[in-house]
Amino acid sequence: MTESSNQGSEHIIRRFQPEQIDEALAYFNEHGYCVFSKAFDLALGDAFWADVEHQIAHNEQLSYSLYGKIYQGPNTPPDGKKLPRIIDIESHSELARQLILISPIAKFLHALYGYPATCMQTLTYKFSSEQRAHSDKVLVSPPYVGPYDRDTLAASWLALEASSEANGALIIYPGSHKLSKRSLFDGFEDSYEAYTNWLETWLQENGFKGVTFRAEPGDILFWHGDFIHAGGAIQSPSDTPPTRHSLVCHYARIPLEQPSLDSGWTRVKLPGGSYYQLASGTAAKTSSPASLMHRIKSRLASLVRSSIGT
Ligand SMILES: O=C(O)CCC(=O)C(=O)O
Repeated sequence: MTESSNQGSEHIIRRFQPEQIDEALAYFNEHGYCVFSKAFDLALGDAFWADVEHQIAHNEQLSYSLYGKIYQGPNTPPDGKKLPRIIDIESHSELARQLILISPIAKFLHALYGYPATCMQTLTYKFSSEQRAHSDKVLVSPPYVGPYDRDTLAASWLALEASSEANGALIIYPGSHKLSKRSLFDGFEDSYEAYTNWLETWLQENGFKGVTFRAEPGDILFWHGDFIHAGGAIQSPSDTPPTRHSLVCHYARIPLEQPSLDSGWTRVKLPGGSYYQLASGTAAKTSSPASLMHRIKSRLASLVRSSIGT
């Protein structure tokens, strides 16, 4: 086993127990990711997913990202609900709020930041996004957060179902966070395709090989903000694609006293940190049309990656 090598084919994914925070942190710094096993209660995960389905069926306030656009309510095309990629479900679901800063997450991120973490944004996936290799570093820009220290950007990926090649397990590129690289906004004229084509060549030239992360329910994978990862292709030949339920949360180290920049979003403290909550029903009332337009444009920019997602 050559864990420190870029050569993904030889890389073996090590798993940690939730109490092994220090060891996991050292591994994260070296490889750009770490995995905790049995990191949350499966019954909580199942209850959360039941709530997701309930919200999809009944909550017209839910936001979906589909083919690079954000939809809400009756304007959501059928695929938005069929292939859901839900944005910020924690504004709607108490069970999501229990998961986003659950103890192993809060403890790991506190160790990483030396400070309580802030959850800036979440994405809930029913299927693999099949999104090509990318770094999140410039892509997570919720307007209510404003500028933040992107070197502290990190994600957690909560496995609510097992994953394998059949349902498009994540592909990760260990060590890829260590090398500086171009971002989507470095000369690709906002062409996501040109960016991902360049990145795939960059990965090859630098000897990085993708490693399939076959998750077990209850696993939490953390990745560094500049770590390259992809939603694996769904390889099942079935006409009905197999699901791969997951919750992705993006965090940063943001001073707790820093207020939300958008009156439609409130910064809420939780025992392990904080998150941003949509002040339901007040956003439209308290925002001028100009600030509403700014918010929509910023959100679209921040979610440009979804153009090749669901
Ligand atoms: O779960 C997936 O398919 C991809 C998730 C991802 O790449 C992301 O949210 O940045």
